[in-house]
This record gives sequence, C-alpha cells and structure tokens, in this order.
Amino acid sequence: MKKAFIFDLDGVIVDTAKYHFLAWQKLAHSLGISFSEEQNEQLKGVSRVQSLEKILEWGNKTISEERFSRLMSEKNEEYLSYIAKMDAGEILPDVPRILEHLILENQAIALGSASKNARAILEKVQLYDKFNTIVDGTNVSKAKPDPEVFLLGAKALGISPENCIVFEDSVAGIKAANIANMISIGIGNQEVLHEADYVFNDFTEIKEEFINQLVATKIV
Ligand code: GL1
Ligand code: MG
Repeated sequence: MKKAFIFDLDGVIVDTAKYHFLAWQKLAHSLGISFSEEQNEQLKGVSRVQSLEKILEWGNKTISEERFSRLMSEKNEEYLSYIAKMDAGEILPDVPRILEHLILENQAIALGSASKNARAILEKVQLYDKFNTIVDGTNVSKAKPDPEVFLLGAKALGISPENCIVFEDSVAGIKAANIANMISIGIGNQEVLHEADYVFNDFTEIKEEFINQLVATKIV
C-alpha cells in the first residue's frame, strides 16, 4: 500500500512553536493584552492573520488595517530573529528516524503547515529534500481547522484522504485532519489532543511496527 504521511511543521518537526509563542506574547503585551499558555494552545496551527485577530479579540481591541499589518510584520521579524541561527540541531527527537523509515518503505511524505516560513525552515534544518510535496501558508486560503492544507497535500500526491496520516501538535490541526477524513496522530499532550486517533508525547514513542501497521491497513 502507498500511503501519504503529512507532517505539520511547528511543534512536530521542529521546536519552533515556542518561538511563535514568545513572539506573539511580546506583541500581545505591547498592546496591554495578557497572553497565557492556554490561549497560546488555541493559536497553534493558526495562520498569522487569524492569530492576530484572536489576540485583538481577547483584548477587546480594534485597530486600523495599517497598524494590523505593521504588527504582523513586527511579529514575524521577532520570530525570524529567533530562528536566524537555527540548524539541524533543532529537529525534534526521532523525526529523522521516522522520515528515513517512510522513505525506505516507499511511502509518500508531505508537509502541511500554516506557516509562511515553512520552506525556509525546512531548508535551514536540511530536511527540504525529504518531502514529496510541500503545502504551506503561501498555498492556502483557509486556516486549520479547515482541512484545505491537508487536502491539497493529498491531491498533489494523488492519494485519497482516507489513505493519509497526519502528524499534528495542535488542536486545530487534529480537527482539520479529522474533517478531511484522514488518520490523525497527535504529538504532545493526550488531554489537549484527545480528539486525535492516536497520541504520542513525541516521535521517540513511535515504533517502526506502528508505521508498518498504518501502511498495511486497507481502507475500503
Ligand atoms: C503562522 C503563525 C504561527 C503559527 C504558524 C503555524 O506562522 O504566525 O504563530 O501558528 O502559522 O504553525 P508564520 O507567521 O510563520 O506564517
Ligand atoms: Mg504545529
């Protein structure tokens, strides 16, 4: 069987979720809006525009369009300063092992991220060439939990959604995978990601046998 394994980027392949958090928190505080880890959980997997919209909503603030775009650029600059020195050392544990196993088993590999910085980050950590297709924030018009990002990946690979497996660290991303009719695998906290078909703390808990079972499962 040929299946497609679709990976989210931030918080799944690389530990960049923390940098997004720090950058959004700084922005929120500059507007006098408090920003908790819990709120951050709701922003994970959410596009840049929608993240800022949510923060403003939480703070009950309305701002001009011009200020909105200025704030988005500032957030991105702050984020880019964190990832400037990023290298392969920031790949999360055992991600390379799983990617290599999938390549060995001749499975399709896709990226499905809301980030507009996704391609640059994959280049930085030298994983770009492992992906058969990349769908990121520059390709989609609807943000997770809309399934667009994953459906585009499946389409590009010519594999039906039922034969796709999604790795996600965000609630929005798990919802998107479920809506797309794909198998959803949460990477992170079981309580937060309880809507996923499977949850692991990280890739070190995922055995090759588990991947092989997913590959062998026939969907009728
Ligand atoms: C956008 C948001 C981030 C994060 C990613 C998805 O990234 O700004 O906070 O939610 O989408 O993981 P970016 O700004 O790089 O397009
Ligand atoms: Mg993520």
